Amino acid sequence: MKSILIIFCTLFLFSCQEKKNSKKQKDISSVQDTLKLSPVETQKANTDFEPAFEGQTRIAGIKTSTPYSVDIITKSLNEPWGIVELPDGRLLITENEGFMRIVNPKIGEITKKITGFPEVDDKGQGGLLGLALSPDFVSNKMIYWTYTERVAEGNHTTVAKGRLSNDEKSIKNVEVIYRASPTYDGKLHYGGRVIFDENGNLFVSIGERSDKETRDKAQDLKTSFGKIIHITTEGQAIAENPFTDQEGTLPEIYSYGHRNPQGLDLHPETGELWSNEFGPRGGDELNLIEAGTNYGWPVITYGIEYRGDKIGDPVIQQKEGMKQPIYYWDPVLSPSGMTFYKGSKIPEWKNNLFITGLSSQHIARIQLKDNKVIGEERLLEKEGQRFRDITQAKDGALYAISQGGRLYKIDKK
Ligand SMILES: [Ca+2]
Repeated sequence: MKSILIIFCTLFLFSCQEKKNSKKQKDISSVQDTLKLSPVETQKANTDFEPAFEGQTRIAGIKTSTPYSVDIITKSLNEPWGIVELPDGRLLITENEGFMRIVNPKIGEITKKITGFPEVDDKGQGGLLGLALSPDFVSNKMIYWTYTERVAEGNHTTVAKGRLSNDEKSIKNVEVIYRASPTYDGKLHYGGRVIFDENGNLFVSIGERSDKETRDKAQDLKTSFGKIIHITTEGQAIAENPFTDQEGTLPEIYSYGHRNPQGLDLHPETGELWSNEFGPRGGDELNLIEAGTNYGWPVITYGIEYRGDKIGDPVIQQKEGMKQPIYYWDPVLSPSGMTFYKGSKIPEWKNNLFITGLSSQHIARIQLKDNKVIGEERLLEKEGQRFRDITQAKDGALYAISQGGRLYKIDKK
């Protein structure tokens, strides 16, 4: 009798343990279902190049579980390129043809064109590009922007500053503070995003101007093509920049070996500079930008020429002394703008990156851990828009603009 009882109790306990294990198993698999989906990219890659490390491309898909809303605030912008939030919650937006406008997202009201900007060379990818507000904007009304400036022998990616008039109808005291060198007569790869660092100085992304004769200048420290530069609001090189003591180099250079870097933002917790870059076919990149570092273009790349031939002699994707991208896309996104999510309304988005894709026609949500990408999601892919830029506002919402003239608000439901 006693032994029967022991057997019974043992069986009972075993069955309880089994149940507990299977519940645990179920919990784990449901977490995996939400967090570890198949990669969002299902199209064939352009190349069979091997990534440098696991998770450098085609990471597991993720899906936001918090309900969020997507609202179109306006469809009436004219080829918007850059967006920032004003201190009162309205949005200041550049329009490629050479003006800015202010949108009140609460009522969808758009101001007339703010005038007084220098003429832009709007051929190809040129025009009025990115913008940043002075950290002291409330008191000084200063705006900084990049644009393509026509000169006698070609054009430049140029950085200027000016004061928004009190009636917000025009820009005053316009001053050019920096011109990317050399002058070149082209129409592609200007870069063109500008942001403030934590000390009131500027980072500016500058492209290598695309053509065969300028491409190699991404590796040449005597030019600003294919660089991220670090300058004061007067356009001077920061004294601590990595090449200030090196003879025959431009002291404003912060990092080099870029193709057409655009999106720039500082990580909300670490303060580190991140950038996305238009690569060739199959080689768009996400990079963590470190001072003095070579990002490899055109020596290493995960892409091929748009017309199909391979790049580089030898054709390599990795090289000592050249930094690997944190992540790359093949096929490409055409990543133009990006922002970290600094809000708290949607906790699962905390410190995630949101990158606007032009050709891919979606906004990529990138989840990071220890400077590695651990998840990717596509937002707004049903909208059919070429997304140009995105910003995070103080109200906790993300605001994104599309080339076709739309302004979207993405917010917690
Ligand atoms: Ca690179």
